[in-house]
Amino acid sequence: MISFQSKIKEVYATPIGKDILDKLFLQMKLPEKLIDNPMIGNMKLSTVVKLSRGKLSEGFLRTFLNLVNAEKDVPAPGTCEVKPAWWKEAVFYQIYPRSFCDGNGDGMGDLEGVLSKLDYLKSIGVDAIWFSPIYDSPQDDNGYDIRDYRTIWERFGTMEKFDELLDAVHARGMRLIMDLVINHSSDEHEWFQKALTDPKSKYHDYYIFRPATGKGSDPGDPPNNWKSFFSGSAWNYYPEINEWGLHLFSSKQMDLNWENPELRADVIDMIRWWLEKGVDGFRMDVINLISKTDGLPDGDEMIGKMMGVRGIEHYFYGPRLHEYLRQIRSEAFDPYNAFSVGEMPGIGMESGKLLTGDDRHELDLFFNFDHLETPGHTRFDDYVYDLNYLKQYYIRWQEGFGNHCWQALFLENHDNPRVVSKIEPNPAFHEKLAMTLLTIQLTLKGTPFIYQGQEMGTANYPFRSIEEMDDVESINLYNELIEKHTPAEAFRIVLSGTRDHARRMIDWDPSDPGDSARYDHVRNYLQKLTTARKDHKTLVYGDILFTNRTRKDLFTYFRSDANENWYIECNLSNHDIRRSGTDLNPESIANCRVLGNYGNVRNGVLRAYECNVYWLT
Ligand code: TEU
Repeated sequence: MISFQSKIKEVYATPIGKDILDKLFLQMKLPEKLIDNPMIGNMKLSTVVKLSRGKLSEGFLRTFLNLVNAEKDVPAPGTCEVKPAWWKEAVFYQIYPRSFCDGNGDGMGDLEGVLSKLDYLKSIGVDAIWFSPIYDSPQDDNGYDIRDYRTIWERFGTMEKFDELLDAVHARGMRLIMDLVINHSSDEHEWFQKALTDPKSKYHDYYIFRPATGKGSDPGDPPNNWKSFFSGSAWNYYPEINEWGLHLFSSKQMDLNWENPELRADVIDMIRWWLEKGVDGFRMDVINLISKTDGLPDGDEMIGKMMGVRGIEHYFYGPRLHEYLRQIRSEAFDPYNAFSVGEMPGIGMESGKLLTGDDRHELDLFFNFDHLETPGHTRFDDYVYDLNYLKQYYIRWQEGFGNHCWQALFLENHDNPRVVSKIEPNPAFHEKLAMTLLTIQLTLKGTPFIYQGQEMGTANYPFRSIEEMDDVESINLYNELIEKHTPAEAFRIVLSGTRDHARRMIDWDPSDPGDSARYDHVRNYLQKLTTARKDHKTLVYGDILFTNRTRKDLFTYFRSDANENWYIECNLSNHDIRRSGTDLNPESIANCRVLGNYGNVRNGVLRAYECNVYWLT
């Protein structure tokens, strides 16, 4: 048991303690090594509170201790052999259906459009497709608010079209995974509607309601101080039943009550229904949020500031999370051999091991987000991302995650701006940069997830006003910001981080010759990369060895096994850098180069964002 009297190094020896301290250190830009300093490591938590002079409250520490002590398990050592699996070898491609490809000419993407692009996806080496939600939905959050889990949204197509698509995917030897949004449903889902019209029905307990405490027509204060991820309180008041309902996301995305066994059984039934159809697995939306602390206590202000949303410590790693995941796994996934990747904001490496270790029977993979912004920044800051941070992040994870676990490698999705724009303001460099990033994604140890448009080096869209934006998160944030900022300032903040950058319709036939050339170059390059990865399992399962670990702007590593040895070198900057004496001399290995984003290798120098992949043996 960790207590106020425990030392920092004792806390760091627990999985949750380590994850939280690592996060704190990262945010404060302190090196992890600090724990090894006896002065720091031997300091008692009670002393830390005293030294903080009121910055760390006792409440903060109590919440922290509860989280640390609630996890009784420790991850198994990761020194075992990696167990092969199809999803470790696969290249995944995420489709955001509304903006991928328009098959019926109504200006919005649809299933027909996807069908028309399957041969293309196959040709660039995609093995598995992840579909963002295509279910019936009022589209308050572009389909992450589901009205009916067993129907396709009419603008995307029909269930017959879906079945045809699934067959067509399988006929090409590819797989399809669906988005499973089960932390919440739309308020238009029939369960929620029944909960409101008949509060005595069983569906009332499918959601998280709390009685209003006010008098007369005044509902009083919400049941706790939790904030929604999309601005404002996390509670809606429903006068018809005089109760508050919890929503961690938009006010139309109502959190489901996972405490209720009947709700769980219904969700599991639905999952099995899709698996019965033949889908190959699921990406599970904010799946780490499904279990909430008993009694829904108030969130700590400081943790709220640090993590970006107040209340999060009461549900990002909730008390029954492991139990629920195991139930889903054993009752739905295992009988169908289904694959799962959990989207898990806030989860760190050690808790990630406990959620995805192959000895744990919970999930296969998870998305960790710590690499998407450099320390001290949030998505809505206007700043230039330094790739040296990405390098250090990957070294840490690739060396620390262990062989029971497997990393999901992604740089973009539908919730983030385009990665080339984040890193490089000058579009002239985007083509080379896009190729280097794909090289990193496809040659590190893990499963690459490519987001639609990434294979063309797509950049952010130059929105001119808030009216051009569509995303509920951006619009809510803008409305919150204009209370304190001028409209121009508010727009600028939203512009940096808006999810709409990634949600613009893909332009399949760019009229601009520059765009068109970039599309071809990046795509052809990706095609070669995926081919190399398929032909050489060393690039999937081989050991990884990093060199030049502390050299700025140079990212180099070997992938090797008993049979093959590969060397990858990337320049992370937009200027020439020199190889050092210890680097492999390309003159001697130039004929081993399998891939690169410049026509030839140059001795001694790597040009802006140059990358090369060498097959040495
Ligand atoms: O995203 C969850 C989520 O936490 C993100 O909104 C996150 O806060 C942000 O993007 C960090 O960069 C998932 C879906 O991916 C998103 O599209 C949905 O809006 C959300 O859940 C609610 O379902």
